[in-house]
Amino acid sequence: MIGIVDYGAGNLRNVQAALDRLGLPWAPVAAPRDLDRVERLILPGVGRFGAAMSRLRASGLVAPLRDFARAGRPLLGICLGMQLLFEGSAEDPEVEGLALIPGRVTRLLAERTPHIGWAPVEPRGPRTSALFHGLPERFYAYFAHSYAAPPEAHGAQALTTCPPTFVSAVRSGETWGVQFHPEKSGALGLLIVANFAGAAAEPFRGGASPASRGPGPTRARARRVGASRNEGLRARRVIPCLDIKGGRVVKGVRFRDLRDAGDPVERARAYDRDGADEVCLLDVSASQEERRPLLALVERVADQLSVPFSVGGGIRDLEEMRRLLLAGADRVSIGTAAIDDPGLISRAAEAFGSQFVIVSIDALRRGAGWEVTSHGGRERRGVDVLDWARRVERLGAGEILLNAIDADGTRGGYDIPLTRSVARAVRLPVIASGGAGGARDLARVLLEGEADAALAASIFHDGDVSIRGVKEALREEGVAVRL
Ligand code: 1PR
Repeated sequence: MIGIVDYGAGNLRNVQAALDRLGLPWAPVAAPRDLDRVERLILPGVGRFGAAMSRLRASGLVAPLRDFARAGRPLLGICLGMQLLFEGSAEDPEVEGLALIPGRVTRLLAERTPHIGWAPVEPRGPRTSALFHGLPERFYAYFAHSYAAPPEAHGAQALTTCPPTFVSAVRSGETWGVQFHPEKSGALGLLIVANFAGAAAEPFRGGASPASRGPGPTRARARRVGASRNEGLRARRVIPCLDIKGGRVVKGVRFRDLRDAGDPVERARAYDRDGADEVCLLDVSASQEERRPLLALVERVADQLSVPFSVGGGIRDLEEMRRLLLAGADRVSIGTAAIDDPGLISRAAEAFGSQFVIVSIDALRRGAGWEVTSHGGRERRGVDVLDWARRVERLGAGEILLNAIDADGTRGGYDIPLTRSVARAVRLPVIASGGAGGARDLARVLLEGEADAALAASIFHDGDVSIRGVKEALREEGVAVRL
């Protein structure tokens, strides 16, 4: 039985879904007595170091977790869960970590932070780590963090260069940590979870391992996915977007004349299989009709996807965000609520970590510049887009979703001047959105527009191109992509 530490902050549902996909039994561990019935333990984590340690202390789990690990029982920390294994973190310097691995976590000084997206993981030294058994020499995994263990950290098992270089996997005895999200890193990520759980074909060197069971990912598929000719650079993301209205996917032109574009869960699953790096769900009518985000839909999508997804539309407070996180969303995007109450951005970043918070900016041309709008582009807010982008960065946002309303749905190409101006105004990752007519448009907005990711809808919904086809074309244009 595998335990998943449940301390009200971790993204449990996605780890649960990964173990379900592998056919592995799991149980939540919310109190010390729960540890008696588990052989191995996964410590997930989303949010701030200090808040997570406070929750572990409130659950009475700090000492029992240390005893569990020091008894040589396998423990895997994921993302913030890996950082908690160390003595402390620069994120909350006064807070003591679990101190199972010597050293401290430091702030990641990358060109754009938070570091969000797919980057190459390079197991270091002789292939000593059973965690990577059966994986290619270098493989892409999904990251969403602002802190990391420095390259000289104790027990490094793999390094990643975004740049800078940091430790992406660590080991001390039978205590393991991975900075990336294996539960959101496709087939390769699932293989890592299977290795830790002792469910892979070869035994995991973490003590007696049960015979292989469950439908786990095939090694052949894992090698095929991981062994593609990646340049070893941090990949730019291709993100299909599902605008949702009345439980269906819809698509408009310049936010108007919405037409039906299918079932959201089927679309999301198909795009995942077609190589999407992330999926974006936007409830496009929520703010006008003041409806609550579609939780049930989020849970169904979360159970299907092996890559991360974000949810936006009508989100107005931290409680809604927490419900979406627990339902399986990896990140939320706020547009109208952010401009109505800018402090919500900081409160969300404080509660969940910046990497969880996307601010959606719906930009409308105004003279030589662009103006922020809200409520689906219906209300002009008299705020310059560049000023607003700089302000949301100061307020703690983790990423900007930049919707060019004038280009939306036209297939006439992204608004390159808008995208480049915003990308140069902030150090946040910027997702370009609106106007994609084909692969060349995505290449232009990623290269000339300096976007970190390109979001598109019409060309994918209408079958003009496949995501895999677009990514192969991007690679031909010299864009680093995960294939
Ligand atoms: O303001 O927090 O309630 O969030 C509402 C969210 O929904 C915002 O992110 C806003 O951009 C989005 N939205 C609101 N109304 C519409 C609409 O279409 N009527 N969708 C809408 C905006 C943007 C993408 C679109 C891309 C790519 N759509 O979803 O798919 O622009 O389009 P394309 O590739 O077809 O050109 P809040």
